[in-house]
Amino acid sequence: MEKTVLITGATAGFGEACARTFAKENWRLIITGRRGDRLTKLQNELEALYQSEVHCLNFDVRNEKEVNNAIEQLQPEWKNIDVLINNAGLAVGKGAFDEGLSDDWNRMIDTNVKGLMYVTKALLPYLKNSSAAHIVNIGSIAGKEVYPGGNVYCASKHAVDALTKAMRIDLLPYGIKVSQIAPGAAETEFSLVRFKGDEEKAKSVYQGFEALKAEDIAETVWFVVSRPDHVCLNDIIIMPKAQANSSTLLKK
Ligand code: NDP
Ligand code: 8X3
Repeated sequence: MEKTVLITGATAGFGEACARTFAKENWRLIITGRRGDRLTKLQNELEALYQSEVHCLNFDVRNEKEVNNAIEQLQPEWKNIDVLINNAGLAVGKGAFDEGLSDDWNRMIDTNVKGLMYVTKALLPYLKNSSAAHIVNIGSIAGKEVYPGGNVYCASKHAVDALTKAMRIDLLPYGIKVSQIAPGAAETEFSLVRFKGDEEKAKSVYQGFEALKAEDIAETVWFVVSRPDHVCLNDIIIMPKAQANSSTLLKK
């Protein structure tokens, strides 16, 4: 039987690229995000291109009730979920901690940490029924190192790093693999969101070097998920060639 992947944050960036990659590999897809119009557009495109079976789920990962309702209301044939890609996330603002806004902090922690927890918990009963269950958490280099102005975003991604390790231990008895992919700078809508719609500022982040592309991350996710059953890639850090670590970037 074809396998099914649920991808959070499939309306843009890494999540959308993962949807294309898994569709090309003939997987059934549950694509999720808040922007329903984008989900429908992607669904139509993947159905036309690959005759994929695609189901859209519209929810905000920060709202536990919404998450649970959306998952519970799936038709039984969509509850055979094998792989969860916990990708939805964001940074909001970049600057000194003492100038930070609690609203920005809450958005990051509620989305990147609590949202990932809610979605994972809601899906575990179904993942436990799969013989090929795998959770792939999208962390960040910001979850391995701290950089100036990164404070709360870094804290949220360090939490993803810790949760990945913790889940790997606690879910071992169920045969569920848990992996993390921790990218460096990748050109997506990430910086536009971080800088609250300031296009110039967002564009400047990626100028003067070749950033990672969403497709680079999707390929890596696919590599991780397509290993033989007895192999689990626990943790992968993937960086642009021009970036040595979270605060050392060589720009032309
Ligand atoms: P994008 O902004 O391009 O995409 C983010 C996705 O997350 C969107 O689909 C968005 O969907 C979804 N999302 C955000 N908030 C919520 C929410 N509350 N509920 C549901 N979905 C939500 O960013 P990227 O693709 O770059 O980011 C994907 C992940 O990768 C994030 O976790 C990010 O932290 C991480 N990352 C990014 C890096 C980069 O440099 N780009 C590097 C390292 C890690 P919608 O708005 O429609 O709900
Ligand atoms: C996104 C990469 O370096 O801006 O997680 O934190 S970084």
